[in-house]
Amino acid sequence: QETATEASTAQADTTAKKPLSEPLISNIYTADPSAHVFEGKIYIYPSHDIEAGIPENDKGDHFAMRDYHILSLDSIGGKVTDHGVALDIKNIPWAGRQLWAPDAAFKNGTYYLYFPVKDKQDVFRIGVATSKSPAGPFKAEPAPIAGSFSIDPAVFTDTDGSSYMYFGGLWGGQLQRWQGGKYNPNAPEKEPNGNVPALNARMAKLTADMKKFDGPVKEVVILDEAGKPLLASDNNRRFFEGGWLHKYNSKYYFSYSTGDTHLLVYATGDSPAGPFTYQGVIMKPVQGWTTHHSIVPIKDKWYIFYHDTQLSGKTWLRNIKVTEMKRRADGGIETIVP
Ligand code: FUB
Repeated sequence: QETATEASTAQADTTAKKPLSEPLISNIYTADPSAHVFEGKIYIYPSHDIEAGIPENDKGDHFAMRDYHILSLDSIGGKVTDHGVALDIKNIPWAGRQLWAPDAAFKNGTYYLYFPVKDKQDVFRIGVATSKSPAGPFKAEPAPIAGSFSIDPAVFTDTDGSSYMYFGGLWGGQLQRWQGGKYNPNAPEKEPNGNVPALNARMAKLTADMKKFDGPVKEVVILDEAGKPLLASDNNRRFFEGGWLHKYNSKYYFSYSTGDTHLLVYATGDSPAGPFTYQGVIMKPVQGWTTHHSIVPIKDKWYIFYHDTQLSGKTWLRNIKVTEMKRRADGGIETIVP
């Protein structure tokens, strides 16, 4: 979520050795890549997929990940380094199971790793861990971020230094259990459908120490071309999971996965809190059930990091990839057919 100005701190993209759109690594399975340029290198914060032997279901129980490995590379196409285990579930005092898609941020000389994991009551919460190095190891705070819930944290720092977390995901991500602001363990496993407003992602400003929410959790409202909130039945456009925020030419771009319709799409707005107006498709379906992305400026280009299942053919054993993301003259994003 760097801004275009920060992009100039990345190393020159001169050593294209590997064709784009090939798996970035194959020694482990990785997914949900949140990429950032830190200290002149590209760092990737992915989920670490494993074969847990749990049968596949719509709640995602088979995604039973237990640790994070951080990856780095000097430039796009360059050699990828796996820095080993950066955080293990056994060192998160409040964690129960399922270490899902993380993100990272840097402020005040400290790196922050944000991660969703189910607590011991089986409710997804979002935690934070810190390190002095972008590659970790990270030390988890003793409790989840107060007021956090659901999955897929993505942290954006604006040009004025304010940081915001975007989060949420339907179905296994439990967002549908938080309607009305309270956890309802008896809510249906899937979101409401039909002619009602869609369930939205959530966002909150972060405190200066990056460890708490600074104010209320708000809905990330997505409007259609007529200025009306997208409907729950609009499965090709409504939010499902995997939100990401970036800024380009003073506009805020909120991008996300539509889940069961397998698209990555985006909406734009004039403030980090939205509302955002739906604009179009960034990426058509990949091999696998869905993908999860991050969008990063590197040198003078924009790249999208994402995953598919090329190496395994199994939805729970994914591999991360990167490809260039091009814009039209009006700032719109050209659709990628992976
Ligand atoms: O990796 C587990 C979950 O799968 C993520 O949290 C979702 O975004 C989806 O990619």
